[in-house]
Amino acid sequence: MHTGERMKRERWKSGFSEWFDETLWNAKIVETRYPVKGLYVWLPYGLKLRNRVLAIMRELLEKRGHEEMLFPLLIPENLFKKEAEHIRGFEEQVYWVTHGGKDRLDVKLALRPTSETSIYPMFALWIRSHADLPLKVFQVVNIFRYETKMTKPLVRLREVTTFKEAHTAHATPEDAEAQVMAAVEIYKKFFDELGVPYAITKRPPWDTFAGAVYSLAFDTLAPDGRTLQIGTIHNLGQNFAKVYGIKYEREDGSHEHVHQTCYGISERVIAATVMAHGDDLGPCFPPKVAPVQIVVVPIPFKKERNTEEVARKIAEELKATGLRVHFDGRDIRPGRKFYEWERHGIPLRLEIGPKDVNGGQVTTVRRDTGKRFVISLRTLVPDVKKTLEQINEDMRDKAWKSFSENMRELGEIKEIKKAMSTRAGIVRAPWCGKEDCGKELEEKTGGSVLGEELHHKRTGGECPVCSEPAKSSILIAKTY
Ligand code: A5A
Ligand code: ZN
Repeated sequence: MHTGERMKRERWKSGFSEWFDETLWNAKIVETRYPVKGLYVWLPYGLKLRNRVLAIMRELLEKRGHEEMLFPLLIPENLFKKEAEHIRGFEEQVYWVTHGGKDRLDVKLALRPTSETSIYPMFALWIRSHADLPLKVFQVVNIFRYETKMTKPLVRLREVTTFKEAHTAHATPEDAEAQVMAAVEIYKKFFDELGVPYAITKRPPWDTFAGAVYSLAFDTLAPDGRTLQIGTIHNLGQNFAKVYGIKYEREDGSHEHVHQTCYGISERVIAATVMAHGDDLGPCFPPKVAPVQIVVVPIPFKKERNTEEVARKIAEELKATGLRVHFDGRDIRPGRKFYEWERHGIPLRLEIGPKDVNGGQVTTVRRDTGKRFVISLRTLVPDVKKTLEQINEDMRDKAWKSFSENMRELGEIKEIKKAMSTRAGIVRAPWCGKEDCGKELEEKTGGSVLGEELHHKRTGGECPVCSEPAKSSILIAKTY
């Protein structure tokens, strides 16, 4: 029955937007009925998922010398408005606190839309000499952005609840540049752990982070063919250091402004995980982050009830090894349990029926493939662990395969325009490197330029706009 269901027209792609909302609800990830637009409630199961994802990020950052801190939510207007470009980029999106009780505040307070302007005045106090550098910190906080595009749970929020932002300061431009590349490696590892495929680009000047010298971005692809920006890395140069006075003393006694970077992700990475591994049944979570990795379901046979006892023991044995296991002993039909846990994206199900009890085995069903097989109780723990690892790998491979299939090389405006008006995907085109050609490409094709592709060597081809020989590749897509 379930295989049959899987064979049907892929509803999760054709009706993606509804599929996504339904999936978040069926899997009990977030509640979307909170009465303020763009604000959502994390449900217990969703929060467990969120915390697993964050644990991976924290470990990656801490292993590479970043220390976690917490800065205040409120930023006084005068500090917020110091960096001119930054404020130009954000002023339409800022929520302001104007009152304390009945009193009008002397200085308005911004709810942080990101934290450069609260963190960097502190950097200015802390950084004294070259010995204080590099300084690498991060925080995981909520931020507020008055988004005017359509809000969507986990994707575009007005209160982003899971904003991980890292901020670094360095002595030289080379060190800052190296940190940007280190951040690229951190994010690659992070998304590989989630099995989320990505393209990395250098954003065009008109899409650079407000106040940055340049921005790199990771984009993934939603099942409807639109891209989703899931992380950014910015080289801030000395722009902020100059307005906030972040200086250090060199060995020769002279003073120099620091060179800075920052990089961020949000709960969008959880949306990306859901999107990367969905199907018509709902989500499938990679075992590495699944709140529950294994559900154990006894299959009672007539009056024989000992399957439940055996199943419970098996669940206990697995749990004792550190696996996240749920034993479902409810007095309802097994079919209903299967249905429910498939929709929670639990990657592995163990069924224990009379035949299994007699044969000293468990029947195992993979959520990602629907494949059913038997594991002997003698090798239960190692076999289950091996299976979970295999699922992680297979899910990542499958997601990357589908991503690559939706990335096309095209060289003519007409073709690109056609691609953008159908199920877009990502188009890779030759590019001369001129900003104007990028802009014109957007206007003529209806797509958005993601930017110049990183880590991609182009040979041959000519710019679809000016016909000059291509220097690199540009990526174009319909974006979220
Ligand atoms: N200070 C830097 C790191 C910064 O704010 N960069 S950013 O504006 O690009 O945001 C970082 C990431 O947060 C984005 O790549 C995007 O994935 C996510 N993000 C931004 N606004 C969001 C929103 N309204 N809802 C959900 N995620 C958002
Ligand atoms: Zn050109």
